[in-house]
Amino acid sequence: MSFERRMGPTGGGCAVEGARKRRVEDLALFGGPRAFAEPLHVGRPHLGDRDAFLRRLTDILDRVWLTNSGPYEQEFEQRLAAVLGVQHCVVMCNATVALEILIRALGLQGEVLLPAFTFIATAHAVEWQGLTPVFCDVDPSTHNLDPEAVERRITARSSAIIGVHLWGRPCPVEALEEIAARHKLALVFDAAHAFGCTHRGRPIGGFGNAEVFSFHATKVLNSFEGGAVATNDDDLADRLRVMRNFGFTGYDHVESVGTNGKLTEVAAAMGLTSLESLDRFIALNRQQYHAYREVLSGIPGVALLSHDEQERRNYQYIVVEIDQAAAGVTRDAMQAVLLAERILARRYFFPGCHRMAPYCQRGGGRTELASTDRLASRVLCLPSGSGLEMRDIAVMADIIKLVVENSATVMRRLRDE
Ligand code: T4K
Repeated sequence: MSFERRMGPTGGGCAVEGARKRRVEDLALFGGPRAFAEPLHVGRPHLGDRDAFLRRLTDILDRVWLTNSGPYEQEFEQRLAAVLGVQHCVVMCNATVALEILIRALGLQGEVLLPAFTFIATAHAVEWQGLTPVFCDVDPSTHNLDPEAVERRITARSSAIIGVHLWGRPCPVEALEEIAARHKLALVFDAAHAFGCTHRGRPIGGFGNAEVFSFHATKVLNSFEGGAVATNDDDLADRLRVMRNFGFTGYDHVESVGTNGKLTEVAAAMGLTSLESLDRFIALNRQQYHAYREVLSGIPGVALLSHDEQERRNYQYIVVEIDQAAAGVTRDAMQAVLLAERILARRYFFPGCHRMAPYCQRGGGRTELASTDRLASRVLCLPSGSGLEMRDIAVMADIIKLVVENSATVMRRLRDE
């Protein structure tokens, strides 16, 4: 039996009776009852087979082998590599540490080019290793790195490009490969959002020097916390394995500086259990995505991000762009209305890494990143993941529609109250 089925009302599916709203006064922000009894989350974790996980947990306790390259960690690595079609998948305690170790293992120095429209971990991993993140603008239609913007910011100090497959949609892989080869730069992909996705029919995971996945609780495949570096480079994989274990190559023998990036056996057990249900998780996400698409279509100024249905996608983020000119409301006003209803929509990735400390304090915030700034003011991620019912999605869409239909009143009341 899956965890979800035992979770009950707090797992989602919690629109209250009479949740559907017809007038502005019905909105919770203006005194009406909240639409949901429990909060709806972005990326509510999918959970696999409870009995399978508990069996693995018992094995771990029986074996008294809790971490440090245990049997579940090794099995997880092998299964991941097979699914991704790569030679090596080196699992780590999370994707941020995986990025940091990868940067070290590649011997990167100086400046690294990356998008500003990403989760702050992409930039922090670079900075944490003593390198300088150089923020590049994105293509407003794909939300991914604009290759021309990357090329413009390359200097003699550049050592690598980190492309981010935002929302599970691949970056312009070929264009970045071409630029990286021409300028002799390493090419790495932050694939934190992209497990289970393909590019031109090939699984994300095998591009560039290496790709980094996140198995955080909110990701389509989760190991509570976790991450992995996928690569076809044997030497790089060896270095990654050594570095994640303090630099040890044998008892009492340290070969290089290292850190502790290991994945515990419990996390690996969860990862394996999740992997066994991956197809079901993706099917659930896809169902939710299509339900959103249906109910949001036709609402002026509210555009759901599209996916190439010829490719494999994991649909783990429900991303909308609010165009104030057409919707009559700002993204922030829409979020305020939703939050009051217990719909915990998120402004990922506001305000953009370039506008966060420490980067904004050193001129990064003044960088011309027009598309990033525009997206950061328009994007809203809607609830997704386990326990979300189709009825909840319809209730949310009704609220969004009500707000847009009464945008002038909503904006005026927000200003006045
Ligand atoms: N690169 C990119 C492009 C990334 O997006 C990320 C992480 C990384 C790198 C680094 O990966 P990791 O080092 O984390 O492996 C969350 C996640 O913590 C983070 O993993 C993720 N991206 C980012 C986009 O979102 P927060 O601070 O927004 O998470 P939080 O705690 O607010 O959770 C999000 C929602 O999920 C909430 O509404 C609550 C719900 N939730 C959360 C957890 C942890 C649950 O329902 N259950 C849970 O167990 O960062």
